[in-house]
Amino acid sequence: MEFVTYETEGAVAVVTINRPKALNALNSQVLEELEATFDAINLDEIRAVVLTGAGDKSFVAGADIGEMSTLTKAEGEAFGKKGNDIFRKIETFPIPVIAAINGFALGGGCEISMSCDIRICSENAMFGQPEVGLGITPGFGGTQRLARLVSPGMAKQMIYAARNIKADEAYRIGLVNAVYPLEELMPAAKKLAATIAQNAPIAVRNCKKAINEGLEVDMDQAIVIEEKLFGDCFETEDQKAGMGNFLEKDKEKKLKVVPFQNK
Ligand code: DAK
Repeated sequence: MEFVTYETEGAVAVVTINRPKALNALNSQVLEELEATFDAINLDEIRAVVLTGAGDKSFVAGADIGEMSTLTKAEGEAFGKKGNDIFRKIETFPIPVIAAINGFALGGGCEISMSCDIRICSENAMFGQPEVGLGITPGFGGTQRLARLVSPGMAKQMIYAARNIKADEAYRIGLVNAVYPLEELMPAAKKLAATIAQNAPIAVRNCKKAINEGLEVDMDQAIVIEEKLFGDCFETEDQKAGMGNFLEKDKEKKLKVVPFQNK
């Protein structure tokens, strides 16, 4: 891999987009390497992923404008599909993905962060969808995910006006969950990922699925999705150990961590 690095710490994986000369902009190669990296994650061992950008200035400064500038309509569509496929893979990845946003998150950068389950950022982070200034619409899901994550009115204002916002405003409108000094961002992201990784893996996966799939349908259908995924937890070792600990008044009240069982 030239532009993506992969490391693990226990049950936590860190995926870093590493193209600092172009502020980690997403060209075709970066997208392909990202997809291959996620495909190769061993889901029997890894329980949470942190996605970040290399350097101290940029998470991802967008799709690669140089590469996009000469695309034909057909090539533009193919590029959009490549991006959408990997973004959707992250969004529906079986385990939680945390975006640790360490600087610019513009265009495709904001969009890839919105494909993650949780966003936290550094104080120097900046978010925006500047596409209309470039003569295009957000093409990697920005019109859809931003409107769902913040209010439709705020999403429309950011997108129509191509207005970038700083970390404190991103926090205020609910685009990120927390803001840290830059040097504290990765430790905080890894700590959060490790906390998630301590919990029952089947239950965590089912929560992700229930929230994501439930948001796509009306409440009557959403509740049925939740019921199914709730029922799915029973008879697993995690459920037996988790409830057993409570009933046995296990002082630590911690889940006995069992290997994830593929069902
Ligand atoms: N693409 C390519 N290179 C980029 C880049 C980008 N998005 N952003 C920065 N770079 C490169 C710069 O060209 C420069 O390269 P050199 O000149 O050194 O070779 C290097 O990174 C450093 O950038 P600057 O010198 O500009 O650094 P500054 O600190 O002065 O400014 C900046 C940082 C982030 C404010 C500025 O670089 C900037 O405005 N960058 C562009 C941000 C942007 O507009 N991003 C959105 C891109 S549009 C679709 C699929 C996808 C999309 C749309 C449609 N379909 C096919 C459906 C997505 C579109 C986008 O993401």
